[in-house]
Amino acid sequence: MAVALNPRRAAHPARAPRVPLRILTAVPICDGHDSAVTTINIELARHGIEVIYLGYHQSVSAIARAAVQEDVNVVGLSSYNGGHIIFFKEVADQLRHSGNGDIPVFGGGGGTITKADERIMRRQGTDRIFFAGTPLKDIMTIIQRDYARTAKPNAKFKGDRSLARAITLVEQNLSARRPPRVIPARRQGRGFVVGIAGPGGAGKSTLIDELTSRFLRQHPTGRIAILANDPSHPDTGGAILGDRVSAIYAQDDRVFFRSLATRGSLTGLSAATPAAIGILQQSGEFDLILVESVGVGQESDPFGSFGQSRRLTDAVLFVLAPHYGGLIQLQKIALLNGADLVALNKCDHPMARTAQAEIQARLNQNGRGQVLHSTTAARHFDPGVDALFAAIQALGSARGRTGGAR
Ligand code: B12
Ligand SMILES: Nc1nc2c(ncn2[C@@H]2O[C@H](COP(=O)(O)OP(=O)(O)OP(=O)(O)O)[C@@H](O)[C@H]2O)c(=O)[nH]1
Ligand SMILES: [Mg+2]
Repeated sequence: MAVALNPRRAAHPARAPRVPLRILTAVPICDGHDSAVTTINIELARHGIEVIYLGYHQSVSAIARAAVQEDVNVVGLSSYNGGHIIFFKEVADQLRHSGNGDIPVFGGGGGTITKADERIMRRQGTDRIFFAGTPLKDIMTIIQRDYARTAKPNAKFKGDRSLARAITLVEQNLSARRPPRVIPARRQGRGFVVGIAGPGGAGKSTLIDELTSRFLRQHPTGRIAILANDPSHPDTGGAILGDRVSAIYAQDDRVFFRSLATRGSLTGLSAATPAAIGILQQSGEFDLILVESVGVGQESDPFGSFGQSRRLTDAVLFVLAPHYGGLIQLQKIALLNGADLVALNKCDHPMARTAQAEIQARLNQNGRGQVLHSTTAARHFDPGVDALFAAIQALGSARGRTGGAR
């Protein structure tokens, strides 16, 4: 069954957007049906769209907060638990009440959402429902046709949306000589910026989340920002920006979390990252800014640690897991020389003890007094993560940044 196209909009032919659409997808609370949204996510990325996936069992406020911070074109919900009429309304209401009602909400839920439900839902602010049987091709055509738009500066946006829009504008217009002026600094202090690099899957995002939990506990009034880079697909330009799935503690208003797709940049970071850091610093909001690179290789230097390019962050943390290969592979990893902090994550793994000895020996050869932090980010309250957070704070203080204290 093909979806009836909106005749008013159908006059305009579908065309690939100039800048990728950004869509937040999520499954509502008390719902574990994530296979539909996973299929949709992959298809969206195949069509050149950037998907920020939040995961399943997500609350209204987590979805609305993520939509605002990610400055998405649209929110897509996949709901099978029968609560769609109320849930979609609550998301749309929360966006509207926070001054972000320009972000539409759509979604699907197969046969659990009826035509009669849809009529009520549209009256209550849902933009569109994709019913069971809608071919994926039609869904993609409609999304690209109706939700692609170029972001414009908007003085009415407040708080995190204003920051988020400023970042969108630099992503969209990388050739601009200077980033848009956003918010005047509310207080002194630029925030301590830590770049976090390491191989794909080493646990960077999980570790960042655990560091975030320490920050929130130890600094009851401070704010922390996270810029999470993930790769764009070189063939389609689309991306699945999945770092938010690991970000449990980002569900706190004191956390600003923004996903960035690399959009063809081969440095391990989106080309918008330097300006995005500048925007966060200029806002004066954040005590600590963590920047995650994509999973990087042996030769990578995303944050300019070796001085060939401008140093982008105040400090660099390199994270690796026990499966790095062997001693030869360790010798090749350039950032083990350049990083200020090194963490061996996944220390719950049986190979961790050998890895600890090998990596510490490798660091000793650098003669820089680098200490290896052994962490298990998958475990809450891990003492290794505590020690790593303390080391970050100490480095922040030593380099004249608070890293948390106001
Ligand atoms: C697969 C499935 C499961 C799998 C889920 C696997 C997973 N990880 O997702 C398993 C077996 C685990 C499961 C478990 C349960 N399920 Co179940 N499940 C289904 C099933 C068969 C298919 C859903 C699906 O993935 N469809 C595939 C998608 C791609 O197609 P679609 O649904 O037609 O969606 C279309 C559009 O709506 C659109 N779309 C959908 N979402 C989105 C999102 C966006 C952003 C966009 C753009 C489009 C879009 O895409 C499709 C295009 O054609 C449905 C029955 C059915 N036939 O729908 C029951 C169903 C949803 N499950 C049901 C139930 C009751 C359960 C359980 C509670 C059973 C139990 N007692 O344990 C549990 C709950 C699990 C949980 N934790 O939430 C009921 C829900 C009834 C209700 N809400 O009133 C259903 C309807 C079965 C039934 N008839 O009873 N389930
Ligand atoms: N066993 C174990 N698993 C972990 C640990 N830390 C993270 N993981 C798991 O490792 C997988 C990858 O974790 P992420 O945090 O997404 O890794 P990442 O380095 O951010 O991955 P990319 O961003 O894709 O490069 C997830 O399934 C985590 O749950 C750990 O300490 N122990
Ligand atoms: Mg990650």
